This record gives sequence, C-alpha cells and structure tokens, in this order.
Amino acid sequence: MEFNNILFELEDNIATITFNRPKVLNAMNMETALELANAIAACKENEKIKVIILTGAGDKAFVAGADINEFRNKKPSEIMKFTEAGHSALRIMETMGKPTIAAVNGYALGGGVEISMACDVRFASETARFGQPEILLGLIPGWGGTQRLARLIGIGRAKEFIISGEQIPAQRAYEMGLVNRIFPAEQLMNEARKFAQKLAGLPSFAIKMAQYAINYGYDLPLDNANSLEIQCMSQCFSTQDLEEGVAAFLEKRKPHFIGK
Ligand code: CO8
Repeated sequence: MEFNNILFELEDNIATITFNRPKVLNAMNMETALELANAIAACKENEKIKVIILTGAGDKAFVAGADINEFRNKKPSEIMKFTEAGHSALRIMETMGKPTIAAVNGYALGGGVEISMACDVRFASETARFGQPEILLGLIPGWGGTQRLARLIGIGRAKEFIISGEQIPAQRAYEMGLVNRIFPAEQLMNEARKFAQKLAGLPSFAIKMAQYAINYGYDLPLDNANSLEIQCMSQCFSTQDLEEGVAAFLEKRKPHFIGK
C-alpha cells in the first residue's frame, strides 16, 4: 500500500499506523483522512492483522487536530465531506472487531483526541497533552468529540473540556479516565507493542464479541443490551479457541489459541 501522509508497518500480526506530517504536528487534512480510511479497511480485511496501533511521527504530536490551513475558507458542504470522511473511518475502526491502541506520543488536540477516542484503549506518554480546542477557532468538535468524550469521561467533564477549549496534561487525562495508562515517553511504543502482542495471542473471536456487545449495547436499554450480550456470549461456544481455553485451564497448561 502506498501512502503520502501515514506510515503503515506490519510485524508479528500487529499493524502500526503512524500519522506522518511532523512539520504540521501531524495535522489531519482530507488526504490523510482518506488514507486512514484505506489503512483501516486493509487492517479489517487482512486476516494476519490481529491488533492495530496508531501513533504520530516525531516526539511532539500524536495529531494536533484538523489541518487548519486546509479547512480555512471552506464552504459548509466541503466541511461536511471532511467530517463525514472522518466519522466514517473512525466508526469502521471502532467496530471492525480487532483491538486498536492509540499510543499518544504528544499533542492530541481536536481531531487527534477524537481519533484516540475511537480506539479501544489509549496509552499516553507523560509528555502528551489533550484538548478539544475547536471552540477557540469558532467551531465545535466534528469527528465525534461531542459524543465519545461524554461517553468516556461523563457529560459534565466533557462539557467543561469542550466549551473551554482548555488543554490538559496526560496525568489529568489519566485521572479523568480519558487515558488508560501513561508511560515515560521513551517507553510508550514498547509498552504499546507489548500490550498489542498480548492481545494478539488471545482468542480473537471472543475479543470481537466483547467489542460488539460493548459498542452496540452501550446505547440500548439495559434489557436489550443484556440480550445482545447473551447472543454474543453464546456465539463464543462455536469456537475451537473456547474449547482450547477451557481444556488448558482444566489440564493446568498454557492455552494455544488459533483465532477460530
Ligand atoms: N493545522 C495546521 N497546522 C498546524 C496545526 C493544525 N491543526 N497544528 C500545528 N500546526 C503547524 C503550525 O502552524 C506550525 O507550522 P509553521 O512551522 O509553518 O509555523 C507547526 O505546525 C508547529 O506548530 P507550532 O509552531 O504552533 O508549535 P507550538 O509548539 O508552538 O504549539 C500547538 C503547538 C499548541 C499544538 C499549536 O500548534 C496549536 O495550537 N495547534 C492547533 C491545534 C488546534 O487548534 N487543533 C484543532 C483543530 S480543529 C479540529 O481538529 C476539528 C476536528 C474535526 C472537524 C473537522 C472539520 C474541519
């Protein structure tokens, strides 16, 4: 695959997507949004890929938001195309049934924090900074920030974050539940890879069913969500990995999962 604005690497069942426009702190333009969508589609299709890590090139930024130079002077209809492209790529990523890890290595602002929130987990360097500064430019988050942030950290904190446009350091993001784990900057990628390797060795169908139940059950009334969980849980009993996991436990040995 050829990309101009992202790097795509595949090693040991783990794909790493690196936003690669360091001169503009990896800001997202339309071309990068389309490349992200293509990279995610490739990850979804490729059976070898079990886990995806997203990160930013350089040591300063994950993604410093949408490319402000590009969206300047655009018409609402053109902006709508850009926001739809972003929403679509992020939703496919969020629901593709393979775990995604955002390794936030610096600024995650605007679209950057929105990309990270569509990942299953967020690891951050101690030097990372988070914010939805759109309000300072006269706009609002447009890649899911008004929705995913409230779901992740609660409506009160999300409103404070979005209407003030303030930035917060990684430690505060961790305390709020926006970030799962924080590490010294030089350890971030190693830790993300270690976690990815661990996930790649787990029963992939069960991971998919867990994501499915959480993603599609979250906004349902509890009875409907519970019945979705029952369906997803029951489906796991069709896999060889379940037989292997249970047998290995009973035989007191390490399981060997095959992803089926
Ligand atoms: N877009 C374009 N260029 C950028 C962006 C950006 N988002 N962020 C940084 N850059 C560029 C700077 O212009 C600068 O370029 P140059 O060297 O040519 O002057 C270069 O990157 C380095 O940046 P700074 O010199 O500003 O570096 P600092 O360390 O001084 O500051 C900051 C770093 C705090 C990250 C600062 O660059 C900043 O505030 N950036 C803008 C952050 C921002 O407002 N992001 C939100 C954008 S809006 C958005 O994301 C909406 C998303 C979804 C909806 C899409 C609808 C269009």
